[in-house]
Amino acid sequence: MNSAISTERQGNVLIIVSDNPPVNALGQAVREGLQKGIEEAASDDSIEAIVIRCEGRTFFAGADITEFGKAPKGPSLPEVCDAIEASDKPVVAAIHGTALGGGCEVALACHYRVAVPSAKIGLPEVKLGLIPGAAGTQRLPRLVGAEAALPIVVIGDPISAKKAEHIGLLDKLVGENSLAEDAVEFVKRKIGQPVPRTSHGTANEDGVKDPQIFDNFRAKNGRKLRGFDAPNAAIEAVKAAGEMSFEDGVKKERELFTKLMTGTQSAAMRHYFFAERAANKIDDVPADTPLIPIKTVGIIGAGTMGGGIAMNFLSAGIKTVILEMKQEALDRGLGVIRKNYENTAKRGRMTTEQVEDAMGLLSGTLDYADLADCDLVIEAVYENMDVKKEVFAKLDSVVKQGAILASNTSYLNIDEIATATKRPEYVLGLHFFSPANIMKLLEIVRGDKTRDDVLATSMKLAKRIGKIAAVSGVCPGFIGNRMLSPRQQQANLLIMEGANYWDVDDVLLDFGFPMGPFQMGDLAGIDIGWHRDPSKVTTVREALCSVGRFGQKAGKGFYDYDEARNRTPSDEVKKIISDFAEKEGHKQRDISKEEIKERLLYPMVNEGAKILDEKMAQRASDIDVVWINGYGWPLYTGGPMFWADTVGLDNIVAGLEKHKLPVSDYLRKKAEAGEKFTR
Ligand code: T1G
Repeated sequence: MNSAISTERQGNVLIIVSDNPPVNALGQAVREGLQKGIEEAASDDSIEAIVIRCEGRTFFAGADITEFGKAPKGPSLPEVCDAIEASDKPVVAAIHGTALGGGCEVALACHYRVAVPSAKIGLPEVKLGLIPGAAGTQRLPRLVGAEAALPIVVIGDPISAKKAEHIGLLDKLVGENSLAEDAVEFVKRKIGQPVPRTSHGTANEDGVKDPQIFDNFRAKNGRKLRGFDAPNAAIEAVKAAGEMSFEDGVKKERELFTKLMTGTQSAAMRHYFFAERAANKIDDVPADTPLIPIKTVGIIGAGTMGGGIAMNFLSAGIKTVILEMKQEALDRGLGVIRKNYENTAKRGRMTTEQVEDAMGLLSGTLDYADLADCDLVIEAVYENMDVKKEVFAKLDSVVKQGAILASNTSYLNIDEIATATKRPEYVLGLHFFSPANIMKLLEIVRGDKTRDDVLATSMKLAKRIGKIAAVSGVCPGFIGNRMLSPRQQQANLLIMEGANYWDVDDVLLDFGFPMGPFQMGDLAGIDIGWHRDPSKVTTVREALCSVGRFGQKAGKGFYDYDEARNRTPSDEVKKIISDFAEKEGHKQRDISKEEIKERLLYPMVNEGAKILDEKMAQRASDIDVVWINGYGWPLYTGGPMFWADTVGLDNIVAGLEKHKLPVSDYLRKKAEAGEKFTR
């Protein structure tokens, strides 16, 4: 055996044990050890059954992603799986934690599978831009049927042990604390019986002859899968399991897998996998920095943001006090929170007990004194420096020493806000994105005096409330909004110069964003902040508002909308824009979608380069994490900085110069040196 894999005997049962922290990834040593363990069992007549299990927190959590792209060494995972299945002695997988990807495939190659109730099992390869590559797409449908296999392989979300048992993926749920013993007992009872092999037969033996299930699945999940290559390949692979022999199906899977593995989307999504985890690390803050215990959180402001922020903590089981200035505003805010939870329960995504548990942790007040014992207070008041400084001065005088005081500001200077307190080292920004209870991104804005334990506590807390966080320095717009600004500027300039506003939206939609700026404006409402004076027209938006084009809610904004809210470009708007442009002295011309794309996206890359140069972000991959989770940058391109690398920084510089747009020294230097941001 080797350090990762050991074997032990319990009577006539051989137990093969993997101990390969942190997640028992199926690296070379593990694969070799598994293969040797199966050989040991085969060559020893006193062994009549085999258990495969893992030490630590989980059963095999997949192939070792760090080996991808490197020359394969040792037996491949398909070879190991085939060796397990070929055993004439019964093999049972003893599952705990998360049996994912290759881990699930090892379990499928075993003759039986038992798991503890808390286990999860799945094939998340599509989330890495891949499909299972060790016959998972062929064994799973044969075991549970094509229809039950489709969501597991194509969407990639793990399922609970209970669900897995229900569909036949697991043979038995065993004791939460007696997995090893129960697995041995289970497999002993299988000795002498013919071993069931999941590679036998086809997926349609259970009568699922309806090819429609694949097209129906595609149609039902179209929106979620738009632009991704892997899900479609996954559907093709599952289909093959119903139409081909196991050998031919594996060949088909291998062909689809290899094409994806060598494609840009998978490289981008594997980049993102590590980027998301790297973002947790604050380079100059020691990993063992002691954390400040967060038992009670205070929120200032019960509006949309304050209420949404509060829900994150309530859902994580953290006591939360919301302060408002007036009873009516407080009551409304608390009511909205309850309503949101009740709607979630109606959709079956929460039980009514969970709603009451969350609401039971919530209290409201009009009195700052009630925040005195909070460990963290987050203000989500009006975006005005004077108002914020007043709030922080009040908090500083009321809240206990050692508590963290955070601002949810989306661009104001955290260092200036901190001057309103006598504890600047306990002040930072926690920038949530609206709707704050849904959007995953949290920008942690580090003041120049923010203490290490305040930062480390905030990062840990982000994970606890289910957010994906990245640290930003103090600059206007931090990371996300700072890069959004040049894109907005170009979008507005492009339509002044003659670009069709629907082309601007379509370029971003086709690139993979959920929608473009003008559609977004219609959705949010063009009249937000409008002065309500139709005679005063100084911007395109005011021109639209002056003719009642307030957006989707009015049935018309930049676009005209039908009852189903489908959008149609409007000639009236096109004329309003061109008249306005003429008045402003802009010459109008036809502008291609290629020029629109370069002028919208390249300046964002340039801004990202400046952010790195000024050390406002720790690393380029943090910028990718921000844009993928906060603004819908398509995951399958890896984020703005990874995408720029795939375009080539020299091409980005050339494009910016072609459109007479600024090129930062940092970007130019990297381009000239042939360097990349992210690899
Ligand atoms: N390979 C290598 N390292 C991995 C890894 C993996 N599969 N999974 C996690 N890690 C590292 C991770 O980088 C981090 O490292 C540490 O483990 C803890 O992870 C042939 C081709 C298992 C649910 O996609 O979903 O199998 O930062 O912070 O939040 O068909 O990790 O500490 O140095 O995420 O508790 C399929 C990916 C692979 C599962 C645990 N498997 N992993 O979550 O901890 S492709 C996956 C996860 C495949 C086969 C195909 C999660 C987790 P560090 P963590 P966590």
